[in-house]
Amino acid sequence: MIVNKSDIASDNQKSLQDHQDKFDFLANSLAKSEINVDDLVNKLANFQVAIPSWALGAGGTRFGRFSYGGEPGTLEQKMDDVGVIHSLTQTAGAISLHIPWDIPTDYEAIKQKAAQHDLIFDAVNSNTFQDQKDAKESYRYGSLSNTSDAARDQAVQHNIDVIKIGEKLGSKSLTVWLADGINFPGQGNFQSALQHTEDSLKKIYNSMPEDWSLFIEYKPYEPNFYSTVIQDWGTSFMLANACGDRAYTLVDLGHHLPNTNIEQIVATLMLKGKLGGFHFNDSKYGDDDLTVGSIKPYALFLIFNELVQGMQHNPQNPYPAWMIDASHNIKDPLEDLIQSLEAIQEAYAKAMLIDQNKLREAQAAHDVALCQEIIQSAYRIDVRPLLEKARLARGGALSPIQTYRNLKVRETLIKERGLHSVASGL
Ligand code: LRH
Ligand code: MN
Ligand code: MN
Repeated sequence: MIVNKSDIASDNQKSLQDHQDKFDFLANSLAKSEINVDDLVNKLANFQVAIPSWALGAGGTRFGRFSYGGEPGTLEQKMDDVGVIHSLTQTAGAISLHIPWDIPTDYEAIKQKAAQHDLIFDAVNSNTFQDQKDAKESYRYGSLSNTSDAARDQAVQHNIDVIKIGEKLGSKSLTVWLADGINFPGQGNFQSALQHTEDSLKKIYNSMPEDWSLFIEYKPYEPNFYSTVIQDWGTSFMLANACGDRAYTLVDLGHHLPNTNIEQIVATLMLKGKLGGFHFNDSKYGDDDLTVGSIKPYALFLIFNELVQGMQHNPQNPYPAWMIDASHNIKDPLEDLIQSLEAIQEAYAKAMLIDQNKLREAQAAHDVALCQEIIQSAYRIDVRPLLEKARLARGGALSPIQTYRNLKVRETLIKERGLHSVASGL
């Protein structure tokens, strides 16, 4: 299914006046604080977040999965779904492929689909956390860290194959997330696991084209519950440094122990020029992969404050690769992703509204209460009219979820693909 610009425009008509009134009111009050509203709207319109190919069907848990109906059965259909989200939000201009869950068969057709939906291929993700059919070696006891040379070689070769697939599509980066670790004390040797991982990552790094980047993701636990080899940002940072200039740390919001100060991690990495990528989601307990901003929107705003600062003042850090890494157990995946995109844009807009000059003065004067007031007054502003304006400027929907429902997208997908279709790769 394709969502046409003209259908979106006619659906927008219903709320256009309401939007304009709210926008004018907000723009006037922001202009009084000498905020350049056009610039803000432009930045929002240009902020694009990749959708992972694995997020378009119902996720589920190890206890079960409830299919949503109309799920995309092929990579082409997944791209159509991202196309729907992008048409409505104008914020999802990229797709991130997981290999081998989504190996393209016809590259030309896939590239054409991408062009049709105005999508680019973001980082490709390798998978050495599952054994593949007919694979010679097992990853049961690890992949890049395995004590077996043959298993490590296979895992390195898989990453090289993934790079080759990415090259054919125009991707420019590889994200490596390792499940490697141990379940019980004494099961393995920490030092040799880390050393093997470093050596393997270097081999992968050295086989990347020169304009590619390597993103190293970390996670404290799961699927291993005693120790994970790349457990935290420090380990990832160390490995990225060992690999070279084009290796970076990737921060996934769900990959932290409760109450970790993620904004401080972001600031540290950007100062050192090593924040390469970002996976957005939200969590209450662990790697819950919930809708972005559904649990801790204030924390997301504080993280964006550091991202905005870093993007402005840390030329040593590349522009990070943004991706949503959420899973959808209950909601329509497309509605869920739209909500995540909205939450990201909201946090970004609010962070840009913080009066940094005033904040620096208050910090220098050690006026702690004022520092808090400055930060929180930006957070309290309802920025949704700015987001609407940014979407409108690019032909998107004023209210993406409402338009999605009005245009009966899910109903059409169910008609096209059936009620019991299951997303490929899951
Ligand atoms: C691991 C992870 C990683 C994987 C994805 C499926 O928890 O965040 O990014 O590639 O989930
Ligand atoms: Mn992730
Ligand atoms: Mn995760």
